[in-house]
Amino acid sequence: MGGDNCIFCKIIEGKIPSRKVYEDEEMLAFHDINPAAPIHFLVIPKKHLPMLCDASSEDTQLLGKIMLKIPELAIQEGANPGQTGGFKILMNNGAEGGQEVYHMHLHVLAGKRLGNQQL
Ligand code: IU
Repeated sequence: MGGDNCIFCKIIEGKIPSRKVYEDEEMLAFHDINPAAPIHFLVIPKKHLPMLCDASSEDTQLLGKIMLKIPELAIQEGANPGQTGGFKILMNNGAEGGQEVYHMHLHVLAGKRLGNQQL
């Protein structure tokens, strides 16, 4: 299931430590080591999908579950999605999309006024 030499697979396997936000049998959320906002965590499927383009219809339930979990985790980490708060979800896909780690991940950013930033 794991990608050879995939750093995020090593984080999933516990071979590299991370500051966990949430974990279950299918997904993991952990704080980004180089945060771009006061709240910045990554949400990943445990299944090694290099990027969104590698997902297929068999991943529909998994990706839906991840997306629906994010608001709960954002609130847990201190984002306030009311009128004064909120959060941003970003996903980089491929080199021109700015992707550096090829294990699909969603960035969740919050805790300050966020513009059209790139990661
Ligand atoms: P990108 O979407 O692939 O460009 O982002 C990769 C992110 O993974 C980036 O924000 C890194 O700071 C983050 N990260 C991490 O949290 N822990 C790691 O061990 C590595 C990268 I390598």
